[in-house]
Amino acid sequence: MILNEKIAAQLPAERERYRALAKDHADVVVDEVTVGQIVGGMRDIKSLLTDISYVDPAEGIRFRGMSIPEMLAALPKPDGIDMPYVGGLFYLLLIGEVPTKEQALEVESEWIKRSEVPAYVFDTLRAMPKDTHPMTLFSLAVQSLQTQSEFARRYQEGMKKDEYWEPALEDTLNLTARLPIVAAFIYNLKFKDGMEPKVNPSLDYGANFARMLGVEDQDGYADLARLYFIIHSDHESGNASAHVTHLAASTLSDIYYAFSAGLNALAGPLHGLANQECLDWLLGVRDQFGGVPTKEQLRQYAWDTLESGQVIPGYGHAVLRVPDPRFTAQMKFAKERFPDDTLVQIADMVFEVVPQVLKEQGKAKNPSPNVDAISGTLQYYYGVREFDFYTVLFGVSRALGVTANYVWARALGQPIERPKSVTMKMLEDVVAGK
Ligand code: NMX
Ligand code: MLT
Repeated sequence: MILNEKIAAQLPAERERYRALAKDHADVVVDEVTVGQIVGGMRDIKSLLTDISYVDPAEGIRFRGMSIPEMLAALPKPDGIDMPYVGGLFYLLLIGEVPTKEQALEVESEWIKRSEVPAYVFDTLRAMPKDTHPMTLFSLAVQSLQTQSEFARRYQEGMKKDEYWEPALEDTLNLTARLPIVAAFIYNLKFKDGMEPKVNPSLDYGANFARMLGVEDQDGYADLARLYFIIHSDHESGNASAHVTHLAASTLSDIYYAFSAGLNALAGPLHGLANQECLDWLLGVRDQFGGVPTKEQLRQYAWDTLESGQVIPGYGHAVLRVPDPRFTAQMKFAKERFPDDTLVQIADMVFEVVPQVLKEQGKAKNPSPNVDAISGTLQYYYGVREFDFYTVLFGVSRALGVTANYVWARALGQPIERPKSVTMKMLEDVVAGK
């Protein structure tokens, strides 16, 4: 398979780079740590290693060095379609090169071959109480697939460390092939007729997802699905879902265990769940004012939210200090295709008004929108209105980034992660110069 061959070809040089850093230059100082960073959620401490993507605070995400507009222009697309193959994005993340159309299609066809979801996974989800949150079901389904892990099986048989990446890639392809089907099943089970979805081998990842979800405007939604799965895939490795996945897998837990843990982090309202919360907030604006409010009304609404002790979902970021280019890409998609939609107009006005409100409040370090400020609005337009489901979509996409990182972490032989903790007394002593 092309991905194995390409990774195998890169391995000697990449392992040598890693070895040189780990052994020859281990004592070179990269960063220093302040008390504020220790008590403040480790913000900005340079302590993780990944070549898959990088978030520049003043520019936003680059996937393997490419900005979102560069990447969307360069990746191969289905004939006559605006958005690239998701398989092409996955190739880019794993291999670090823009694939040809044939190479992107090879990844797509690997996914089709591996798309059978064992029946017990559906049965497990059906056995859960009806009011279970879709993210609980999603994490549970991934965990239940662990019985299929090739990595765990080979590890038990005594595989050598040099070989770890091969079953890691095998598990990764199986997992990412099955996630859209599991996600669509959760949607059907919770909100529709409960049918078990099957992929159509003649369709790509995005189009299959649109069909399995049963969205009416399948072509428009397939293009949104491609865009969505591409831009949410990775955000360097310090974000909570990526970091949790990496940490869990650093113990040599397989990717099913590790990604299930990552999904549990994504389910938090300060992380992935913010997209559902944000749509809820926009609908609150629409319902209170019977449509698009005036700027003054919106300003007051935002202040009311802050004064009631809530955050404004979809705004702020731990790293970014400018509008998130993932927000910009989705807003462009919406304005090109459905500019008159009321929620798009409200989201656009929020973008004009809320940053100023947050600046006046003076707490948030970044008053700009993040990816979640608009993503739910686009789903809502296409009729995917059950917003409990939105973080599952985020999870399908995030799997692509964290698994690419996982394969390379095992290929390079990255160690178990284990930072050092200190006590409050120790910090107080440092502050007192003791
Ligand atoms: N609305 C109100 N207050 C905010 C906001 C916001 N959107 N963003 C930050 N703040 C507050 C924050 O709660 C903190 O207050 P306090 O000192 O009382 O604890 C203060 O501003 C400083 O926070 P920052 O250092 O700017 O942000 P931090 O790095 O800690 O957190 C987020 C980043 C994203 C968690 C934060 O901006 C937030 O809660 N935003 C709203 C939720 C959201 O949109 N999350 C999605 C993030 C993207 N994703 O997909 O994961
Ligand atoms: C993400 O995509 O993971 C979010 O923007 C959060 C982050 O980067 O910290």
